[in-house]
Amino acid sequence: MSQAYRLFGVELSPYSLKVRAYFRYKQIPHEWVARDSTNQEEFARYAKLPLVPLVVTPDGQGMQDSTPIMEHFEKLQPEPSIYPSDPTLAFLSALIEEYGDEWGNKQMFHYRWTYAPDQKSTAERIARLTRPGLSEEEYVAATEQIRTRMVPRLSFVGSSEQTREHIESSFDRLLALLEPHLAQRMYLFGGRPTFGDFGLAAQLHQCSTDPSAGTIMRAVAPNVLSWALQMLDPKDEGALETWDDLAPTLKPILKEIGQTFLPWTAANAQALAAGQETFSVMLRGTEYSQGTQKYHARSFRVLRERYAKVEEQAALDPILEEAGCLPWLQ
Ligand SMILES: N[C@@H](CCC(=O)N[C@@H](CS)C(=O)NCC(=O)O)C(=O)O
Repeated sequence: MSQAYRLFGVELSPYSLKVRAYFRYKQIPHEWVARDSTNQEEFARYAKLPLVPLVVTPDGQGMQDSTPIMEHFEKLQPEPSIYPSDPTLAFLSALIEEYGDEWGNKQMFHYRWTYAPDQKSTAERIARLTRPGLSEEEYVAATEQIRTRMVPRLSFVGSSEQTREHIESSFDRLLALLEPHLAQRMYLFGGRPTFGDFGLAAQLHQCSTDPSAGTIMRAVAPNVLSWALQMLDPKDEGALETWDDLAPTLKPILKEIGQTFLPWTAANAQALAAGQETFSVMLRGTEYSQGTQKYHARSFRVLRERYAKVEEQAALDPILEEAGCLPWLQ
């Protein structure tokens, strides 16, 4: 049996490229298996859920869900660590990872499946990547089939006419805040990638490949764009910085997370606990409503547990307090 891990993924799946970037950075021997119609049987043998990425270990165990996959490998092979050694920065990095996975995905998915050129471009790329060997006529039909399957899923991530402005303005603000931060450094916390880079860059990289979000990024965020591309195969380029060095441009990013993602995920978790099918929350002064999402509540709980375990909360709390993040985490 091969000693390499097998990573089933799709080039248009942010979470797949997130794990692939991580494996590359950690130099974990792996084979990228483009998930398509030719390997359905093998995929199904190891996957509990019909989701990519799927990692198959050399002894035949299947693993899914990008965040726990990375945490598993951090324990197996701690160096080079993707956790800053400063506990404050380590938590902030984890917070950004969660933001990327959950809110960054909302932005990406919204742009990708809302507008006709994005729907067409994405559905066509997925058809060609995942169903090799079709005729051109069959690709037209497959593209339409994928488009029709994916567009109704917009509601799962909370994208609707009512939330469009929330999601799109948060994307604009995020780019405007990341741009000066990344103009001064290779990665979010300095010279090497940390947990948060993997989560957030994966979503923004997908955005960069799509017509609408990609056009916005190219117009206003060249440094974000090059960081997202660099994160496909990140390298250790130097030391991490201190909070004092990072603060001027990182604080506003945390504030954005405290005004959008955290109140949203807290309201979602509360709605789930109360058995509500939908929920509304005020975000930056306007109402945002969507159907309750199950997966987010679990990862939010894990984030709060991570906060509870931080050893030096006295250093972290004033930063979270100032950014408006603390009430959601305690
Ligand atoms: N939380 C999971 C999310 C995985 C996920 O949502 N994967 C998507 C692609 S990015 C998928 O496989 N969707 C199934 C489909 O498109 O049919 C992770 O972090 O790995």
